[in-house]
Amino acid sequence: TGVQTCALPILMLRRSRLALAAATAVMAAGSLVAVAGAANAAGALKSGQTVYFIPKDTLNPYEVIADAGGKTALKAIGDTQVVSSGTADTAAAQIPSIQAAIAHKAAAIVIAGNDPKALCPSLAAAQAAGVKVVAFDSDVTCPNHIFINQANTQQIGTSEVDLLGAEIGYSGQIAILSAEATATNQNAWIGYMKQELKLPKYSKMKLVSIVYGNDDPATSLTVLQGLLSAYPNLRGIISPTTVGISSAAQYLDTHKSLLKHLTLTGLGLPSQMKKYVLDGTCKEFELWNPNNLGYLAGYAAASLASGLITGKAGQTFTAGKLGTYKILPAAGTTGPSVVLGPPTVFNKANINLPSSNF
Ligand code: RAM
Repeated sequence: TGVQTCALPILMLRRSRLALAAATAVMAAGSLVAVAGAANAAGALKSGQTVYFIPKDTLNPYEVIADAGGKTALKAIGDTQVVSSGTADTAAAQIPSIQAAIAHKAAAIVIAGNDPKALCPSLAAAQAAGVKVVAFDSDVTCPNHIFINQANTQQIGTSEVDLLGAEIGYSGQIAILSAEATATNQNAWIGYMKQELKLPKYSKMKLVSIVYGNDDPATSLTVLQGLLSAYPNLRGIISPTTVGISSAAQYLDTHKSLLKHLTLTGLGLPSQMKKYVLDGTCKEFELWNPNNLGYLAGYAAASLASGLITGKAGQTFTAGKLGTYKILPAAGTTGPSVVLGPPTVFNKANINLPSSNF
C-alpha cells in the first residue's frame, strides 16, 4: 500500500542520518502516515460494494449491536451491509450464509467464528471467488484473513480473574459459565484465566468447573442451575459472555440468598446489566463498545475490498470516527489482528453514564 512504500524509505533515512536530522525525519514519518490515512478516509474506499456480516447468531443482543456498528460504517462509505447467520451458535449454521455471500458476489465477509477451524473450507471457497475475509469478535484459524479483536486477549482473561479475586478475597471454589464450547474468543480468554490462576496470589482459588450455555439464555440457565447444585460452596462465577452473565444475574436476582456466598462477574452489556449492578446482584463486570467493534470491522472489510490494504501486519487503515489502526502480526493462532482498545470495568460509578449506554 501507499503507507508501506512510503514508510520504508523514511525508516532508512532515519537510520542513515545523525541525531539532529533524525528528529525532522521522525516528524516526516508521522505526517506521511497521517496523509496516507487521510487519503484512505477521503475517497479511496470503494462505494457500492456489499459486505456480509455473519455474527455468531442473529438473536444475541451483543451481536446485533456489533452488526449495527458495521452498518453505520458501511453506510458512511456508500456500501451495503447484509446480516446473515443462524439462530444457534454452530459453524454449520453459518455455512449457508458464507455460501449466500459468494452467490451474491459480496466484496467481503465479516464473521464471528463459532468454531476456529470448521468454517475454513467455506471461507476458502469465498476467497477463491474473490471475497475478502475479516473475522471479528471470535477468530477463525483460516489463512489470509484479519481478526478485529475487541481488546487484548490476555488482558481480558487475566482481568476477569483479577476482578473476581479481589471480590472474594482470593479464596474459594470458582467456576466459568461460558458460551459454546467451540467459541474461539471464550476459549482464548479461558486459557489466559487458567494461566493467571496459576500465580501464587490465586493459590486458594480453585477452578472447579467450566459449563457451556451456548450463548442461549435457556441453556445458560440450565447449566447454571446444574453448577449451583453440584457445587453448593461455590464462591464465584466468571461468565465471559453477555448472554451467560445476564442469564446468571437474572437468576441470582430472584435467588438473593445465594449472594451471601456467591459473586458474579464477567463480560456483560451495560444495558442488560444495569439493573443488576444498581440492585447489588453484580458488583462489576467488563466490556468494550460492541458498536465500535462492528464499525471498525466494517472499515477493515471495506479497506480490504477496496485494495487499500492486503491484511499484512504493519499496514494501517482509517476507520472513520475511530481514527487510524495498524494491523498487528499474527500471535499464535490469532490474527493478524487489529485491537479495538482496552475493556472498561462497569460498576455503580459509571453504569448510568451516557457513555455506558450500549
Ligand atoms: C457474547 C458472545 C460474544 C462475546 C460477548 C462478550 O455476546 O459470546 O462473542 O464477545 O459475549
